[in-house]
Amino acid sequence: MSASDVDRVENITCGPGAAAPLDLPPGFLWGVSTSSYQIEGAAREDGKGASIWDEFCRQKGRIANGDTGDVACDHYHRYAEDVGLMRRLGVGAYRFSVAWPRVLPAGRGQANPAGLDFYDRLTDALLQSGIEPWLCLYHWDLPQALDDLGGWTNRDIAGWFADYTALVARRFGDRIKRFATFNEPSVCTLFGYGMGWNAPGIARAVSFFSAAHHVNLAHGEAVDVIRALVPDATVGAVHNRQICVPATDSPEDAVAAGILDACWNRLYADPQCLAEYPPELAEAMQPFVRAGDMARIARKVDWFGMNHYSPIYARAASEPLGFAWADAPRDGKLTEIGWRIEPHAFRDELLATHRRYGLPVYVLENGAGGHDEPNAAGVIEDGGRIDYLRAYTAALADAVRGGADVRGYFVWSLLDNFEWGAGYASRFGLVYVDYPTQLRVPKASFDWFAGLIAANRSA
Ligand code: IFM
Repeated sequence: MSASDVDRVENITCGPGAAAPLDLPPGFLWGVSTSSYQIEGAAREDGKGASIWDEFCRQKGRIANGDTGDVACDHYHRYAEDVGLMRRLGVGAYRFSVAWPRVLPAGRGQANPAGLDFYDRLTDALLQSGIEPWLCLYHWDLPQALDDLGGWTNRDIAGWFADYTALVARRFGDRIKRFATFNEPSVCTLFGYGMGWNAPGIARAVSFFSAAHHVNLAHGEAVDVIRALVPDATVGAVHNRQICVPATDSPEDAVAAGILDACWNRLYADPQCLAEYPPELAEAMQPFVRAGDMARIARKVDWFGMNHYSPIYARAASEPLGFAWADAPRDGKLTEIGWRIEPHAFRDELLATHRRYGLPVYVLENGAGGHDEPNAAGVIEDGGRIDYLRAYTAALADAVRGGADVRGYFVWSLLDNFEWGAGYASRFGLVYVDYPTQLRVPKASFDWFAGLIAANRSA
């Protein structure tokens, strides 16, 4: 792709059908989200320790095409350019995650000054650009050294996580005032310990349930640490909220969908916000819960981070969890990677989430995966993503009209990036990344989203 191609893309002012202002509360926050392992690269640089994803990607057959996050978007070196892209987009906030093994290579003990310096540089660049940093402590890249000790199945991890949180809060709390403890705890535990699809690749019900409880404990500990060290910060966690649909009309599939719903939507949010485990899972969780745990978990948070993409599907299966993941039906509208496009389900989840937890909601991930490639002119015409974002932001405005207290919307993702088991084959970015050259090219959706932000600012 030549420089003139890039210029051509930069000159697009709005994608197909300019964005119109939405009826949203004053101060509504627009942002983009990313995560450390998916974009940073520099996997072994400047003293960084290995994470479970560094190890998992090396296991044959785990990741499409044998891809790894070794280089990813090379954001570790190119963060300034990426902050420049965000400034151009006009976002008010950026959610990123800290790579635990970059700042604590062995997960505990000796900190890595060079790793901490990187997040200093990133934070300062964001603040200088008028972009509020939202720091997420855990987006799945557990230090391998802690996995060697049992990872999330070891109850001691709640204390290790608290110590890691203290390091981060002390270092960045003077400038960062928005902290999320975990991103999608359901995915990292269910896929990582229950189904074996994600790192560390375990498929055992008992591992999943113990990991889930320890994640919840770690969340509660981290909230306390942040409150003590950064009293003017606001804190929350980021949960998936997706309707779970039975794959068929059979009563067995209906039961399976109920269990998936408990594991996916409630196993973390309920204990953290309501101090109880979902009744369907209470017995499974019981062996791990000690006296006083529920109070340690249910620390007061300030907001509910919600990620939503599309409905998910379940069918009956006996082992190990009583349900199996089912493919989405192929009828109806789908994104390029086959996820159903159902904006009304997003509106319903926003309303239900606000009602159930009574907290202000920030949508911290929503977006569409595709197989974008530049056309002959070097332009990435991702009209499908624009349609998706337009429909989902309209659904959000509907939910607000219906009474949901939604205060922000962050697109997943700023950049195309390492999409876990799918490697680099799925692209979620508003910005195309040409991985061999690391050239960034804003897609048509970038300009559309910039237009939406600008239209809402002036409205
Ligand atoms: O890329 C992921 C992200 O890490 C967590 N939420 C869903 C995204 C798209 O699959």
